[in-house]
Amino acid sequence: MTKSALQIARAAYQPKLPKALKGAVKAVAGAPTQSVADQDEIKKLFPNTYGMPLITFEPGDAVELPAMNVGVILSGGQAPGGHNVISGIFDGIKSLNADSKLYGFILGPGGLVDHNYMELTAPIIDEYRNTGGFDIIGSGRTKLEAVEQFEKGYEILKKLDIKALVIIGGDDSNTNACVLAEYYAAKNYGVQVVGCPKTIDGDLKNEMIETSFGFDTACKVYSEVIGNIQRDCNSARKYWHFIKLMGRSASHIALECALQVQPNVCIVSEEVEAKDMSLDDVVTYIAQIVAERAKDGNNFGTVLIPEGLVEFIPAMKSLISELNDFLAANAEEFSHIKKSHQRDYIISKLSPANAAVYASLPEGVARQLTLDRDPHGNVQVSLIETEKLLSEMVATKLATWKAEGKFVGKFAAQHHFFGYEGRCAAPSNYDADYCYSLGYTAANLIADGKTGYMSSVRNTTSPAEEWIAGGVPITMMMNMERRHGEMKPVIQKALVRLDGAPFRTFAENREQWAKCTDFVYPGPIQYFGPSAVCDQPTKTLLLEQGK
Ligand code: FBP
Repeated sequence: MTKSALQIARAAYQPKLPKALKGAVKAVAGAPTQSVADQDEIKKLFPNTYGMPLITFEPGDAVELPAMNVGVILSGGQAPGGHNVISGIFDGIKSLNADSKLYGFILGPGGLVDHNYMELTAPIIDEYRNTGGFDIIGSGRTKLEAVEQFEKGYEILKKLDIKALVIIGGDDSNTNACVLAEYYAAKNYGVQVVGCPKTIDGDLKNEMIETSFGFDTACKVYSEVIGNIQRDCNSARKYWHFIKLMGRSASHIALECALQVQPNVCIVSEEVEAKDMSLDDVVTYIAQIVAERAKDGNNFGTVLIPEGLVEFIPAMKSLISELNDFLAANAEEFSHIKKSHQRDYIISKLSPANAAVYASLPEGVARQLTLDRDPHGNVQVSLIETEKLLSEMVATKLATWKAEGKFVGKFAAQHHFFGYEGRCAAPSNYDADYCYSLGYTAANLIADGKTGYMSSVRNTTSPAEEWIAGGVPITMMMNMERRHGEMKPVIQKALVRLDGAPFRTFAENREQWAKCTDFVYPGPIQYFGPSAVCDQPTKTLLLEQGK
């Protein structure tokens, strides 16, 4: 396989580890924990894994441990650094006993259920050190939640004599990891389950989990490209660039990119919801900034839009929900309606309020709402081209204002969606080090007999030497939430906090960034060079930690 010069040089990079993990460790247990909310219900549902203490690793005395076999699963969307979590687990278990073995389950949780696996040997691991992607074993979105799946999984775990399973995933996958840990503990199967916090979306974080891995690299990749666009935009001075950014419901990615590039506009879904803004309010807000800049002769700019925005606009939420129900019940009839009549047909069937919102949408977006559905019949919100929706509506508003003499400039838009471009980038030094440490920590949690824990590495805005490695009981992060009509124990999703330092910093500066052209051009991720250039964490993390 041909490799780039960077790939070859990067393979030799030795990720940094916290001081405590560099030699033998001892696990220091803190006080018992409780869940963030709904303590009684969660305790009842997790009698074997509730209330366990926080664990911190400190330097300890070397002890001889028996060889252990460990299984690993990559779950959900790709995030930079997954291969380093796996190499960290590998090096961690090998350092404890050279005869330990690591098995990877292929294409996500489905590999465990279908008994599809491979042994990850040293030559394989070496091929993937410090690389992006999840291709070493692949990933998948099968949910591990049914007892039959747990039992099928146990069959293969027993056959391979696997002592522990590491599930690398987001909030849902780690919730399921905890349910599995509880099930195996209740059955006395002797299989431990440990989670690792992954997702570029940055929405799996709390007091003990500073960030999910991949967020750092993905945001740096997007910020590089947005910076390049801003420089192009500031050179030609003729386009407004509408840029949608991945991140599901949470706006962490859009906010972090805004802090890095200082765009003219960044919409934060959580704020739109808190202020109960309508689609028209959002459009008016953007149009006003366009009009203000036009007065200064600046007919250009950038607008960052989080992927999940439409779900946070109450009127759109209600429209989507009615459309989901209507089309599920009338799919057959709808399939016979001629394309040119579909819009009118839908308008005639919806309640008056939702029909009015639907009628106000540009043609392309209205069509998307009726066509792109997932296997459960729901609109795939991430496929809605919000960047086009907003720019078309801004254009319409500006045309009205022009006729009224309220807008004097020109408006031409370009559209972009950044998501997949950043999910498999070679991990930044931060993610390479953080992920390797998470994997190494997971190995030590397993050696210490822990189950139902998530690997945790904290204090990551300090040099890696000073990072604090340990484990957090997953039940500690849980609360009860309504999912598909049923109350379920789940890890609380972290949305952008409007009282948090990252949002407040953005809010304090946005007027200035809107009016002036204060663009910042972050440039590409640097893997070699001065630490100030190569090892910087995200602005979100620095601000959250008061740095
Ligand atoms: P995870 O939550 O599984 O980490 O996925 C993150 C994500 O990249 C979201 O930002 C995005 O909405 C989604 O995956 C896209 O999913 P898919 O890869 O299935 O198209």
